[in-house]
Amino acid sequence: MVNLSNITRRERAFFLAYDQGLEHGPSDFNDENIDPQKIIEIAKSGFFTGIIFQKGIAEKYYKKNSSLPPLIVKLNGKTKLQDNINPLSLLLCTIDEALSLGAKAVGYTVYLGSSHEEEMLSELAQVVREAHEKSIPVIGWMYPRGEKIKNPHDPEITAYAARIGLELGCDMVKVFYPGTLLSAKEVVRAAGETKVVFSGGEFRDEDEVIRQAKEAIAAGAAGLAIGRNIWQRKNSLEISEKLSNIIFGQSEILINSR
Ligand code: FBP
Repeated sequence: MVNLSNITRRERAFFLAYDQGLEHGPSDFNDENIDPQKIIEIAKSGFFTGIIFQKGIAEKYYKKNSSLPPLIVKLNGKTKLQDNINPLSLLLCTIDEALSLGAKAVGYTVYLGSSHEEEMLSELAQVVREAHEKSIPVIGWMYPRGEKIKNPHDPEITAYAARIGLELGCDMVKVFYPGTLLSAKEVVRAAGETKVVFSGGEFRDEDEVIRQAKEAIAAGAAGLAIGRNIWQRKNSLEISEKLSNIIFGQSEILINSR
């Protein structure tokens, strides 16, 4: 397995995701967080072990700022304007481009259950091959989505998604949170040696985000890759600190098995 030490701290990961401008468009943003520089300022807090950008923002903002966490470049993407019943997300950035931008890891989304699944699986396999030749870790965004998927958060499907990441050689997978500690444990078990980070999702109550983080760590996950639940909040730094304490172990994790 490729070394993950560049994007982890004591084998734990806390990534700030900001690729939603491509995936969702400006509707995710307000007057402040539409400016990538605002997210850069949050990222400078020191709480994160990685920041996720598409190549354009990486090029225009990452390089000219210092004291930022390691860069993770998302290699593929799609807009919400296309047929999202069976989504297709293809490569938009090469591994060499990502490396020239300073990337320490690359990410690739597969929409499992889409009628285009095979194209994305095949591209991910090629990404893993090339990235590993260049000793750079690959994070698979393993997202069940397509006409065959009734419930993208179904625990069994989430565990299957994580397992596909292991089968394809991903060093880490980013999957939806399956809802409970027990199901999260199953996801981590299915992923084997491949590390698991859970995605944040839409804006939710802070208590809910904190609960999910505690359960994720108790389940054996490496951590979180989260965006909107940080930079859509007024108290971005406060919640980042709380989540960082949970992930890196400075906060007591007391949860009941659900
Ligand atoms: P969020 O925490 O904001 O959900 O970010 C995580 C992420 O995976 C982003 O990397 C990506 O842009 C977005 O969610 C995709 O969301 P969705 O799958 O709902 O379109």
